Amino acid sequence: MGMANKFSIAYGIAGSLKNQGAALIFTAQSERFKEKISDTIAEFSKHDVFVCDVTNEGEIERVFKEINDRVGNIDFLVHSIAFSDKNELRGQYSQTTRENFLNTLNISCYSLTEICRFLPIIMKDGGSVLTLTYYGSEKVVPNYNVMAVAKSALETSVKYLANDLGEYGIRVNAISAGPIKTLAASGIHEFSKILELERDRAPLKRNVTQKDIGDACSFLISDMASGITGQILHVDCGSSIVGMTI
Ligand code: NAD
Ligand code: IMJ
Repeated sequence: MGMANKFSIAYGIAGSLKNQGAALIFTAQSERFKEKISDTIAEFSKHDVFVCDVTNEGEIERVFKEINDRVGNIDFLVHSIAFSDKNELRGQYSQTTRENFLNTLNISCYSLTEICRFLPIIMKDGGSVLTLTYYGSEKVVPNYNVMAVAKSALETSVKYLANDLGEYGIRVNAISAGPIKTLAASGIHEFSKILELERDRAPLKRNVTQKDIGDACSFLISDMASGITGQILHVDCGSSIVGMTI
């Protein structure tokens, strides 16, 4: 869930999962997104794209029932969805409106909770769930603002959901990805500068790639990670371990 175009983190994840031999099904936010992404999805899947706007009441349950009827059981789910009003991803966090606070948390955090509630109906043999988060949830990153609060809530949700779904043999984890130039990074103030600073700070002295994230996702999704649940794995070229550079 959440592949918008070839720049999306979900595109890198789909590529890696395909390399590992996974069969994939995709959802798109709207008919418009579906049209734009259909040719790209054809690289990965013979199935129709299922439309699922996570803000629509009952849509997640409806889509899961549809997938269950038309395709059958699934073994994993990737949640690569976030949204906030662009105007509030700059300036001061204290200026966040109630409306955008609720909408941001609804799309970027609550959606995973609702997904996990209905998951046991299509993940009957157990499986795993993976979501994407960012370091701005842990330490202040300029302009990340309400998205940071949503990611903190998402990371805590991962732990509680992992505890809830353990009895169904379902694992829930997150990857905390370093910055990547995607649609969700477009228009972010001085994003190119952020990429440069991040590259210089990181022990590996480079930025993360879609492939880095995709391959880590394949690991966490697969039975190779059968004993791992409720974890936040940093895939950031080591940047988050650095306290100071001189
Ligand atoms: P992206 O814009 O390609 O993906 C975001 C997706 O969210 C889009 O496909 C969009 O359709 C979907 N979405 C938004 N509102 C939705 C709704 N109401 N219903 C259904 N889907 C909806 O950008 P991306 O960078 O690939 O983001 C994917 C995830 O990775 C997000 O959770 C983002 O916070 C996270 N992330 C991104 C970075 C980065 O630097 N790009 C770093 C760390 C984590
Ligand atoms: C986003 C805002 C501010 C700083 C940021 C980011 N940094 C990074 C991001 C430093 C890496 C990207 N990121 C981690 C996100 O989760 C982005 C979420 C996002 C981006 C947009 C832009 C377009 C829009 N709404 C958005 N909603 C969420 O209209």
